[in-house]
Amino acid sequence: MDLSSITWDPYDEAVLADPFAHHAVLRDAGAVVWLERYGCFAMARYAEVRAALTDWETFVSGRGVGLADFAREEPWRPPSLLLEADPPLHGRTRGVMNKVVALPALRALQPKWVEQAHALVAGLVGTGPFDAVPALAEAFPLSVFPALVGLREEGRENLIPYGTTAFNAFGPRNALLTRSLENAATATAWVMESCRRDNLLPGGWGELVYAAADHGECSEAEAERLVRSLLTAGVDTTVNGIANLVHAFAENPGQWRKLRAQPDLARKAIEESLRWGGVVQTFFRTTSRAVDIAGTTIPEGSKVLLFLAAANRDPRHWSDPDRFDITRSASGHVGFGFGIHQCLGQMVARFEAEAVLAALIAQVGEIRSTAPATRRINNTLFALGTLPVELIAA
Ligand code: OVM
Repeated sequence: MDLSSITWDPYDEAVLADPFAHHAVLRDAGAVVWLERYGCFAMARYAEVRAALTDWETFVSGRGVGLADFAREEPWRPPSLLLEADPPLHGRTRGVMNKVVALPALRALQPKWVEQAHALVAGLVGTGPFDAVPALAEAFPLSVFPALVGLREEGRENLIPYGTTAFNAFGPRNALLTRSLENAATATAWVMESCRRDNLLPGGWGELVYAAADHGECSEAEAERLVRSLLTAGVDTTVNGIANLVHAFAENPGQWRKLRAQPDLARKAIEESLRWGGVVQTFFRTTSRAVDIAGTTIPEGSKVLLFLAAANRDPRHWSDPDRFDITRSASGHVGFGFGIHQCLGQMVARFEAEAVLAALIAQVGEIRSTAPATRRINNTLFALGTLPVELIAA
């Protein structure tokens, strides 16, 4: 079978602003396609994306999960010891972090998070139109996550610009990335400083990571970089996850009514928003050997772009995939990835979303869209720039 070679550019700004409009063509072009423009392979069907994520021995992360091949070019920052690492290193660092990012700690915090979400939403209900991106989607994670890690108060506004840059950096060196690197120099420096032991407040997850170093599970230098992973992966993702969730209901008022009538669908609704929303659109892997995929040989050392968001809407796997339907079973979605690298913070993300959703269900009868939402284009994230809504009291 011959490989389709396409000139289509996934990083064209018009594509990044409306990626789902392009995914069907990509999926239909073949199980594997060649992206001429970047000299890399791409996969966008559910079965192949999930299989590649599962096969970490063939589709490695240690050469970077962006377009840049760390075997050939210098990474923009020292590589992540989780995201950009393979076993055996990854097993050790992930083991350290799994003990830090643990369920009991989150369960203990949940009542307080729900209370905070209720207070935040109470200040927004019935106040007329406002932008839900800063007022809700950014405000909530910023009110809980930095405190959870134990970040100093001063400078937390740097977290989102830094995250934006990190996610742009998985793409090509286009204008978006160049601009982002220039604009976020201060934010990046602040984040790097914030990972140091003396800058972390007692009682947070940052302190726990350093305690693991004291117990010999990792070095202090590794602890510093593991704290950086929390700050890179934990903010812009949850911000846009919550923005997407609110947007999904603003666009689908029938689903909101259904959820309010049956609030125990909240968890399912969150999973469905993770499938449908596509916050993290893509990640790359690099092949460690030649591998045959549906009759196409991908040579060793190839960059392969995996379209997580396209896989999550592949009609070969999901029925009526473009429909946001809170009653469907979205389990098996690859919005958090799959396999050994599957999102470390996924339960933090779910608990944050559950707190926000619980507060909205209790107080809001209607999430009314007051103007079209706008996109903040990014090489990896499907991010909202503005989300004008009005929350009508229940
Ligand atoms: C990291 C990391 C992990 C997941 C996502 C991510 C920027 C970063 O370990 O630095 O996105």
